[in-house]
Amino acid sequence: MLSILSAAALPVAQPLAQTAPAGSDPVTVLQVQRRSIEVKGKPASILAVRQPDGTPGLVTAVGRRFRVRLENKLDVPTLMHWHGLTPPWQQDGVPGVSGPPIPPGGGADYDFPLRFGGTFWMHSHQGLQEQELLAAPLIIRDERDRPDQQEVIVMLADFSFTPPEKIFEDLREAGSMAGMPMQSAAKSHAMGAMAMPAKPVAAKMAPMSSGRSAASGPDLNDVKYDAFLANDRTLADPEVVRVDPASTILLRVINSSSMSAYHLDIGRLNGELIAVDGFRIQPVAGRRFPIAVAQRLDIRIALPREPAAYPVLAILEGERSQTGLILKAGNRATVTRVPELAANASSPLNLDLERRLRAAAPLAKRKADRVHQINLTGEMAGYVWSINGVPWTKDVPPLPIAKGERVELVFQNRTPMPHPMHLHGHAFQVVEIDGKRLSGAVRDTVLVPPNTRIGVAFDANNPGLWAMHCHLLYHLDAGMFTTLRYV
Ligand SMILES: [Cu+2]
Repeated sequence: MLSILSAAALPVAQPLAQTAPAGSDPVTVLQVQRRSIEVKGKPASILAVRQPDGTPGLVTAVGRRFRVRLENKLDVPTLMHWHGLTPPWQQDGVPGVSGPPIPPGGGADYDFPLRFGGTFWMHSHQGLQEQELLAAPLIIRDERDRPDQQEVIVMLADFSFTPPEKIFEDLREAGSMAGMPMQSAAKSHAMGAMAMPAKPVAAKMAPMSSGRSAASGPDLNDVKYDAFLANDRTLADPEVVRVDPASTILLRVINSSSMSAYHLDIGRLNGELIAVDGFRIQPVAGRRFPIAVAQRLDIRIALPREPAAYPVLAILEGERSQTGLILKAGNRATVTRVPELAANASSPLNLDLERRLRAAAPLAKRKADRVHQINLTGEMAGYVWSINGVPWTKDVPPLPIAKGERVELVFQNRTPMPHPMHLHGHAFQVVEIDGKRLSGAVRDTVLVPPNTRIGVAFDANNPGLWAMHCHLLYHLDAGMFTTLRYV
């Protein structure tokens, strides 16, 4: 079984050259291909993006150029998006927006400067390939990566043996039957023997304007998954990463799930959250941090002196399911099995942490030149998700902005589900939560819970046609997607 282990357990290399003249960096070949893994004792055919030697994704350094040759070894078109990077827009990897997908057997070349470091990732933006785990780490090292520190990548994913097209069809069917008091087809299709309480579809797909009370809590986890993976493994057979007692670890957590958010829990270790979505924050001490779909957490951990095994867990929001890996500090440490169900259901993700985050390098203080109100909307019939009431088609005009402007996007969630909103090609800063201004985190994906208003600001300094969408895969595919354009 090929796992991400080789990259995950890699000690941080000696500091790389901080600058390199254009064109001098070698080209890295990335191949999109099929691979198989084992999930719950059964073989699963999934997709991968990796180098010819099997290394998943790419580790590089700030100041270098991103020089990649992407080859499609599948028998269907594909295209990769470099999530969180700021390439020229034609290299952003969104089929139909940045350019055409790569046909089977074809390839594409990428070359642009890496202006900042951090934990990023790459994933397919073609169809529903992301659900087939077509994603990999994209790590850009910088001065945070101390030579005395061991890097551990934790890539989270939700997995189903059901083909993604069937999951989507079931969601649409469940939506079209809204109003009938029956169990959601989408919830039941992959449940196996596990009993689930019937949940009326009507509650899931209630008219968005009818306003389910906030007290009833958000509507979570549309899709019932067969497994949750950390670096391709479940807790029944987790990755065990050897680390040294008394050493410092940089945990790079990437939520590459299609639909699932988690509480990242480092148990009795003391952690320090130093970056979100790759961008530095004023450090926040803690043991449990929320991570929405597509977000990343950089957590620095000083390990105790005594040999011991430390689980790093991700607990699905609102549920008991959990996944994770084990840090084994010292040869004498005993690794014990961690159950795949937590003792209690976790809470839905909220914004308690987001409100506390402060960017280490905030945007310059400036009044917005333009504000776009972005209503996150949906309809009960047919699992239709939209922005400002309009489900995405190629005919939807891009939101206008102009080069040099300070732009604010104000997300207002008018649905009962949380939506992790992602803007391509730019980092934004969280500047407002429910009417309260703040100098919040710089990031590329922000969670907008139901009945919540979040303002983000960015400088229009990377002209082009850019995607902006909910990162829940089936919401994105159902129309919660739009574009921004400027020249
Ligand atoms: Cu959404």
